[in-house]
Amino acid sequence: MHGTILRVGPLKPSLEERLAETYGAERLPDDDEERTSFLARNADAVTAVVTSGRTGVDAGLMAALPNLGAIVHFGVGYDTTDVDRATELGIGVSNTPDVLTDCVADTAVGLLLDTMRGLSAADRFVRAGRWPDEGNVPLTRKVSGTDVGILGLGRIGSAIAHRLDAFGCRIAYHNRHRVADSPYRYAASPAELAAQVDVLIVAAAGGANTRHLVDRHVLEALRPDGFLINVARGSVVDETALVDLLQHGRLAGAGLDVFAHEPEVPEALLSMDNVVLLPHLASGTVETRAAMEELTLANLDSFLRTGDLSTPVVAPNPALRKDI
Ligand code: 8YV
Repeated sequence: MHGTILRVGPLKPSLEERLAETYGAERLPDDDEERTSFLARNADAVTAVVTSGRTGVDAGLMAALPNLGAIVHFGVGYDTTDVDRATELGIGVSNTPDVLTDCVADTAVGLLLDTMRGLSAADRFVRAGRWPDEGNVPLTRKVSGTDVGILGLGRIGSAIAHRLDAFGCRIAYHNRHRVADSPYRYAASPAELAAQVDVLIVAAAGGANTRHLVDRHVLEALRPDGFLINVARGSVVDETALVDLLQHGRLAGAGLDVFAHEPEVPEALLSMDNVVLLPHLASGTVETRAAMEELTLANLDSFLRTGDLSTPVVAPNPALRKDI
């Protein structure tokens, strides 16, 4: 017997079904009162949680689940889970790396092309019937051969760089640590990186350590003819500063798959033709989401059978669990 598996927040419907059918997983109620009574009845039995970066598990929920051994995330990001607290408590944490790298990198390149070449804006122009009367759309900016800065040269940042190499782009990056043997130019800070490039692509992990890493100062360093692309987390960019600079013509455009308060998108962006707005879809293909589902279940299954996770961010440490 493996105790109760708890689902926290919405997940891919097929994953929710498999969790319920195979593991008899319970769903944590959203409503406060229902949640309290659910926890009063079930908290002691819960040994594993399955969640996503959209919801996560905070320190309060960890405290309410005394026998929790693992938090399994559907997705590569886990910034909504208090990983420091999980580590202290010996609770393992896993995510789904690698399987979504290609699709997120593809989306970043798509956003870059769309934003710089005004593809979505031109599509709106055609659909609005403006072509016959107005003729040409405004000229846009060349993508091939531009200087691109990548903030966060991890798996996804590297896959973006690899793709843009083929466009003849000159690539520079900033990362917490300089990447050994990287063929790309290193910039010592985000602002230094922004000052050297035409396009800044944000591919850094979210969370407290990277909050507003791209602040007003960095955005200003990008200059009025620069573009910002973000496929990471909305929290990495100071969204208020971004909107302000776009409104005042101090940035050429932005391509955004992520926002500070999803699914809220700042009203001011909705009417800007130099901005491309996507609803956090970067990993959203049939193939990738299926692979994420399998890896999520592989982690859960591994934890239940062996006590270890297959792609851990933090390994479970049952010795620490016993101390509390
Ligand atoms: C979403 C993502 O998490 O993997 C991530 O970190 O941002 C996306 O893949 C996925 O949609 C699950 O919410």
